[in-house]
Amino acid sequence: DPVREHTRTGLSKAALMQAYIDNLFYIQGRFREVATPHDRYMAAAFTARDRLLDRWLKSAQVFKTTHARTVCYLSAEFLLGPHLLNNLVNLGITRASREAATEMDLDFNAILEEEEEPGLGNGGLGRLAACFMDSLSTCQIPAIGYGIRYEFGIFDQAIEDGWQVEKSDTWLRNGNPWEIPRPKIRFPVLYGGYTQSYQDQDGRARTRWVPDQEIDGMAYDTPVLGYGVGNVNLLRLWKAEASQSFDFQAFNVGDYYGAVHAKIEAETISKVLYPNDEPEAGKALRLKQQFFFVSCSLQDMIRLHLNTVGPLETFADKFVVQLNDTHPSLAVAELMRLLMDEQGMEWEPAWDITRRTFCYTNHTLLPEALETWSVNLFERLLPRHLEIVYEINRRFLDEVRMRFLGDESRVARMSLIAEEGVRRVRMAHLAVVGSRAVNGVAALHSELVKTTILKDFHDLWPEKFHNVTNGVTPRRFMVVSNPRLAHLITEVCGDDRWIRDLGRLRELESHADDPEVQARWRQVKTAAKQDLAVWLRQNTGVELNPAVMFDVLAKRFHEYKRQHLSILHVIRCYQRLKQNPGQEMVPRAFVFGGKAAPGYYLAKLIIKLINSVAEVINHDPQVNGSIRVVFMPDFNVKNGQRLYPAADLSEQISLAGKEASGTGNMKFSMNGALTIGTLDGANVEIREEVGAENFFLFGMTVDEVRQKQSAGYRPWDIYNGDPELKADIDLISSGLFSYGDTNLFRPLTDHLLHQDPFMVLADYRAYLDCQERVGAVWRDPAQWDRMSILNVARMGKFSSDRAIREYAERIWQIEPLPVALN
Ligand code: DL6
Repeated sequence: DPVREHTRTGLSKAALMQAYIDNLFYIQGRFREVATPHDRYMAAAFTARDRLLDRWLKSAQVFKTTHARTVCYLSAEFLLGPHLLNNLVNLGITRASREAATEMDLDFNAILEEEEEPGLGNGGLGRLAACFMDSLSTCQIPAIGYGIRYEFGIFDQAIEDGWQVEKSDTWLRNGNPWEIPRPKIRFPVLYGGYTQSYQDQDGRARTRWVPDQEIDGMAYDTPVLGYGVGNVNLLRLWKAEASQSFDFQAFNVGDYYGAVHAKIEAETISKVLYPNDEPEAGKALRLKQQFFFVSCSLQDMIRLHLNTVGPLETFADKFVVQLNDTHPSLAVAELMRLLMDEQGMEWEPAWDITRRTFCYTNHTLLPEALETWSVNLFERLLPRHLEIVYEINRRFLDEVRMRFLGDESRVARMSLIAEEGVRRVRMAHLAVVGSRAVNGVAALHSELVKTTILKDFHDLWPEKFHNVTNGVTPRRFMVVSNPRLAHLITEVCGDDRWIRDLGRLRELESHADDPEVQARWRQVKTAAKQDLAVWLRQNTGVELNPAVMFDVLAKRFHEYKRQHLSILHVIRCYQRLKQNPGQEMVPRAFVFGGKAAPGYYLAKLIIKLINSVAEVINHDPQVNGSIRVVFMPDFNVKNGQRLYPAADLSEQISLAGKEASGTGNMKFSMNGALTIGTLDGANVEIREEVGAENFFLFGMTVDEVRQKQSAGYRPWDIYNGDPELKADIDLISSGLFSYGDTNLFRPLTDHLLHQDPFMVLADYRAYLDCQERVGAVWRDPAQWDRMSILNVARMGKFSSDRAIREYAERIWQIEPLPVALN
């Protein structure tokens, strides 16, 4: 009897309707007649949240009573994307919710659109953390995600006069219905000051840290439900607040303004996400942020352990901590400090626990992206931690010397401290030394980690090194973002078990040549393209014809990702059409999206170039029937969800050896786009899975890149030797795309001609030839559809569920713990 079903937990349409009306009234304080779109969204969100909380409490009970081993995923970024529809999907109530909305005369899609996404990450690394949270719950692995509750997430990008303009992201402005503040879960975080030696009651030598700043971290919890399971894990994000004890002191001595100042300074620590993919040196606030969330998280784990399991000797059996890149690697020193200075342990047992607790994932090979902190800054903010780092290093280097007698240059290379120039702490070395497992994020990347940046460590501890190829969640990136495709797949496969077991997509293979399936496949793609075209028209004014090929490049802007290689191809198409108006060319819409770090001048100039080329082409009636170019502003999770389903061609064109994995490549392919790509990152494995004949490969291999570089790379010669390339670059220099200004793009063209560190010119010809092959296949729709279906059919490996299972078995040694659904 639906009437008797509980309004807070029931899953029927009737229960959802009642819950929505109650929440609108009792939480938003609104009648239906006066509710704003935002009120309606909030009421819907609370309706979903109630159902999550019910499962969460059960999960918490199970985890507590079984003393479950728990993964703690420490990440400075969680790029979550909108929650509402994802939660409805995982609860299994999308249809009931849609029907409830219709019955109450509400626009379901408008409610979903109202949600402002938490953009607490820059790109791949932060989005990976969010996919992993979804898969940890779905795979029923007890886990806590720990991070920072930034008040301002990644900036919103607007395009003005073709340039990127950054706007602050005020995602919390209207409240966040998904989080639960925990004012009582707060920990002090200390900075600065000095250290003192003293003897404890037993006469043992101890160290005391006398800080000069103390702030509080307060917990905000977001429940993360798995798909079709009872398991809910916790995402615990920390907000910085003025320390109550310090506050009181200042007020007590009558220093009112001092206390106010301290409060403001404390709160800045979790104020804003640093918008760079790569850390910049010397940003004290960034180091403070890293220590802030690491310290709160470890104190929280110790509290949980003492409250449930008991003695800290078993800490590493209860918790395994995954360090998402080096941003949380201070945790190695902080756990040592907490165990020794706060819990009274000796070095050896503390080090044993520490080393058994941590595992570290590397996400980049770019030398400039490997994090280091100047010893001076480190000492000023964390004097006790520097002592601990020195002691870890002393003991570690002794081990290296014993193993490699007389090899002092190796000792210098491996030291946690870089001694040349300004002395710096090497965070990756700290993470490797303090962890029992180290992994890269795709097979090629993990090999390069072992043979290049961490080679010395691999020589010492080969058994520590692993590969876990990244994955993405098919719930968000297929079911949520592409419901039409999900529906078709379910029909063709006979059931929807593929959503939890992506290998089942193989069932599609036998239908790849079926004209009826192909026709429906094409309809689904066209419908998604129509949706995107409407959005793009409304948001950019550019009209696209959904019948043409949608050729999409969307990711962060960086020279190594080579968006400029793609725009050179666009310029080539333009010139060919201009020179030879009758020319047969496969019509394409080139769609770009992505943000550039605010201080990355060349990346921003590439955005400007794309928009400038778009301006010329889209207004030229001689060509705009064949090609168009559009820049989608503000590429974020929500907009990504519009883009992936609509792409025919996915551009993954980084220089081989530079992209650690890529995950956009997986999202596009899962939605039926064919990939044009280099042998870089996870492209290599995508191609292996889908079959070389279903992937458009071009470009140099890692070895060829090396050879060319060591032979002395001369981009200028390539430019002079290829008339089309020369004409394309010269057209940029001519001022055609810059209202006659021949200087605007000079920094870019000069850089390409004289340095070209990412070898755009070297791969230009191969890329153009490959694009010809793409065009030829496009002319044969049955062939294209077959390849598209096979791409999707063979994407099973790239589910983040598979990645999480590999971590669980090979690295974490943790078993699933199912929570019953009832
Ligand atoms: O592993 C997730 C993601 C990879 O897919 C990208 O290839 C890689 O560039 C990205 N790495 C970073 C580097 N950040 N730092 N440090 O974002 O990780």
